[in-house]
Amino acid sequence: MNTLRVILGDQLSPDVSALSDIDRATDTVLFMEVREEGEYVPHHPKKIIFILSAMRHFAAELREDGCRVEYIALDSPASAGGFSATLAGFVADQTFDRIVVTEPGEHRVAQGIAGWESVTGLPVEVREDDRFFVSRDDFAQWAEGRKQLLLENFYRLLRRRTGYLMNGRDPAGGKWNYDKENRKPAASGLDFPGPQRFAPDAITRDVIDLVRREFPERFGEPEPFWFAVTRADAERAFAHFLEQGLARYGDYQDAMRTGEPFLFHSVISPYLNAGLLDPRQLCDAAQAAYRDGAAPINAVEGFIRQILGWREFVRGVYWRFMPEYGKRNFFDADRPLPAAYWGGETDLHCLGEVVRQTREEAYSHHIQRLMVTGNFALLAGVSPQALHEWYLAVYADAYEWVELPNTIGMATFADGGVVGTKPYAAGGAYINKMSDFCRHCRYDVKQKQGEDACPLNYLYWDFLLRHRERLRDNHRLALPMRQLERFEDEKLEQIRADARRFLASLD
Ligand code: DLZ
Repeated sequence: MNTLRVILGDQLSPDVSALSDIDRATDTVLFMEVREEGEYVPHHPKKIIFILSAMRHFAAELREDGCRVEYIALDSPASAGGFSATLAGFVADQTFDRIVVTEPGEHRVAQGIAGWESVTGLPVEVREDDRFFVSRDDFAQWAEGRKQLLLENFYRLLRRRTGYLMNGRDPAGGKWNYDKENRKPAASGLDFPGPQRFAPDAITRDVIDLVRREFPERFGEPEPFWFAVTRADAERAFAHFLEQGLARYGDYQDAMRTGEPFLFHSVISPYLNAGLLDPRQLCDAAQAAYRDGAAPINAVEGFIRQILGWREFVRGVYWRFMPEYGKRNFFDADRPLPAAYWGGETDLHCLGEVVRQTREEAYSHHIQRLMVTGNFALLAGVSPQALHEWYLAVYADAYEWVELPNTIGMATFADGGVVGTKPYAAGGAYINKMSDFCRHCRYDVKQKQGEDACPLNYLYWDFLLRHRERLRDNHRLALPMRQLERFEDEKLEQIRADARRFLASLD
């Protein structure tokens, strides 16, 4: 059987299901660089460079391994806009018997693949993506009939099922979750290792030129480009984190500092989500570090929770509720994304700093995303769909399956409580506790009202006020809601006036 095996840009794993039974004598592996994937949202140049260069390196590895590989480059006439048209053009003068592909990570692409039989005239086999701990069906079964999908229940089930950090039936260290021990602010004087950096080789340099040419004037710096683009280098980057970062990752997971985008974070999410690293390999190595005494339980549990718990959970949510999930907007928020997200001026140092880091690195860590860019958008009433497109565009690790539930669910509560049990709304005090941002800000985080007060302080109360009815029954917000009820009318009017003035300045 003469099989065409299609590999997408986030399927760069030798053991991806589309390659599992490859016959090197007869089969062909196809990679397609297509403009549509770079344009459906305005991806950060570093993200595009990373994906295209990693695709080219993986294609070269497969060739070295004896596979027949066809590679359609972005600037070749065969690259016809999107995956479907490019594929149809490619198979037109060939004699394949069938097409095999692994299910994609985005609903949009899955819809396109559903039309491949009719555009190519060939049978298409779509295989499960088994690079996850939990299949889509398995998650749907777990979710069936549950009123609320609680991460903690799902996570414990997977700990038991996989045996990670288990001593028999009990969690290692005696607790399932060390989240409360992941919240130390990072004092000055700490020595942050930062991620391992790699100099671009000739392939990557070609891709940098291509992306500069084909996608000019995008938000984001293409260089210096230092991401790993091969499995071997991604493994080196992870080994560097195990040695230098993991032990302190737990304590400082939620900390933020001016000029320090990475702290003790591993920065391996782009590699993991593109398929250069395997989640089991990462959890095995982190667990071994704990068992060997190289890293404490709060670090290793926190790391494994992100991969085994959160990552699998959001993927399950995505496929369970799409496509309707992407349209959810619990608060009917409709403000356009403020210009500050694209690098426009802002006096809010926290927001400016996270956007600056994002522009430089196509990366920021989860608390920067949740508590700075996410929280601000939530409080300001930004459209969750506009925020979603921004996150999907600017982060090198972002594919819709992982990014959308983080935005629509976790950051903005636009899903009405599927992913989280309450909106993660916070005033300036939380950011002040976890970072040095407020010290560099023109606003005063201690002031609650007036022109010099930190806008997050009054925006927080204005948000609760605006959505008082919708949030009335949320028990986790009972305390601030009771506080709000006790505010005098004059104070409420001041909050509304401050918020109106500030929000008008955004427009
Ligand atoms: C993000 C991206 C970009 C910018 N370009 C390509 C591409 O040219 N070819 C490709 O196969 N993949 C690309 N990707 C990643 C895809 O968007 C990703 O594989 C799908 O969204 C997964 O469903």
